[in-house]
Amino acid sequence: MIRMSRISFLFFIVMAMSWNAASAEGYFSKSPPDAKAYIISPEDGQIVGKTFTVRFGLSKMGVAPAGVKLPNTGHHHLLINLENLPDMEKPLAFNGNVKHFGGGQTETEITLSPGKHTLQLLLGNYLHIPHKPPVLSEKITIIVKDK
Ligand SMILES: [Cu+2]
Repeated sequence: MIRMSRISFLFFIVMAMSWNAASAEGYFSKSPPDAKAYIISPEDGQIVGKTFTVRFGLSKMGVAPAGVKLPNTGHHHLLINLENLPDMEKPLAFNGNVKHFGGGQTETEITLSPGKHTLQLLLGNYLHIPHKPPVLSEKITIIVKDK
């Protein structure tokens, strides 16, 4: 009896694991190998006012709102002063360092405190999960002036 229940328990574990792997696979979206995200403006090293516009660039892919599952599309996320890249296998967090543009926006106006800041773009799929491979821009540094 003990042996039987152990086998069925193991069977259950194996089933649960394979189900998880199969369903997680469905959440990911592939990106074309030459897809690129980039910050059109400001430029790396640029001095900006407290409130400024950030323009998002994307090539070889299209922008679609969050929740819309279309091949080779995604929506932009602006990573602000994020030191370590997020987990590329999970939906991106919503916080002050990770801004979602789930409406399909290609620019935004942000206000930052005076000093140095970094900006980087990361595309997410319809579920806010980075693509495979991730479509990530170069990280730029900007300087916000005092006035
Ligand atoms: Cu998102």
